[in-house]
Amino acid sequence: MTALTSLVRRLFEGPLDLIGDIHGELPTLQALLAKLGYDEQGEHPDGRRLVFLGDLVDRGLDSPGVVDLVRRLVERGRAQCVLGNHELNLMRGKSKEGSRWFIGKDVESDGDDLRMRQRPVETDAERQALLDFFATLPIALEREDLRVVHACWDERAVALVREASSVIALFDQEEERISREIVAQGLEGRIAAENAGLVREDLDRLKKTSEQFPFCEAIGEKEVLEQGNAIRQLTSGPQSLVGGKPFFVGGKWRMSKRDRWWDGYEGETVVVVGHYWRSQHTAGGLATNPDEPDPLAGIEPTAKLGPKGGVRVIDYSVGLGYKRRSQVEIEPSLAALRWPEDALVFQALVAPTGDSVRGG
Ligand SMILES: [Mn+2]
Repeated sequence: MTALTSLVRRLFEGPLDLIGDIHGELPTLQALLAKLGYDEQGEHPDGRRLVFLGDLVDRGLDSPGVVDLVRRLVERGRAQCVLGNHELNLMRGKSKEGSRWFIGKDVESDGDDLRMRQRPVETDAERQALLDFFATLPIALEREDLRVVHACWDERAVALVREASSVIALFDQEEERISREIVAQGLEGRIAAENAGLVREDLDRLKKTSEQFPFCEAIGEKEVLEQGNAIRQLTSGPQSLVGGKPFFVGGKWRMSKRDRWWDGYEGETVVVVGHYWRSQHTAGGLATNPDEPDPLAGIEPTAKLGPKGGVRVIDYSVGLGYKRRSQVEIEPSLAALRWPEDALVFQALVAPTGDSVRGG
């Protein structure tokens, strides 16, 4: 059931504004909230309330500021928030693109913009306060007409998460189950053989040294199984084997790609997710790597997804705003889905003022 401590909780009743991934873009969030009619305390004249879809942090310039704002609104009962994969990574002590502000050291894939300008956490107490807040967040929220999760609604995973109260405990339990499954399927021997073949050909999975990196099926099957961890699946979506050529992203060659899980969503209840970057102006998704298969390929900017149109993906790539000093041809924006109106409200990226950003 949706007990207070369950990781699946009851979504607010009444009119809502659901907001996708923010990634530290505080001025853009503030501008969107004002545009939607919220005051500084998160009060709305029509009694509307906010729902944040996770990925509050990383990449952008003021992750601590975004969390402070969201936490304040949650504590005042004006907002709810689910956990995203970026918060999950910080809870697990894993670095991710754009997490230098939190981990205090460079992340290999980060550009100079991030190293120089992100507002960092100042003290261990501040870092712990962020982790304490993340630990209070549910994985999913639900009511009769709406389901909210960061990346994917999957009944098997939701059923597991419904019975759990600790994200990390369930994550670890799922890792153990998957490790046993990898052994049971005899994947270890096949992976060792594939790795030996790569060594013979002088190929390194962590280096983009070859355009013709071979597809390694067993390594891919392991990736797919690992992504089936219920917590991972709900916060970053399922994966399936690439149909051929591997691609290089996040510092390694990948044998699996993100799935179009919404094509199999037959539920009657609308699901709202963020996570998958799309553009307000052009069809398809936005990937940092053009070689990466695009799960949103060919899909119009505001199209509803799935056979019954029951899935809303509302991440309009404000997380790409950190490339603001590079050549960015897309226009990152932050969107809100107004419910029950089922209408999108867009806020274009707002550049921060110099004052709001301390040196890193
Ligand atoms: Mn995400």
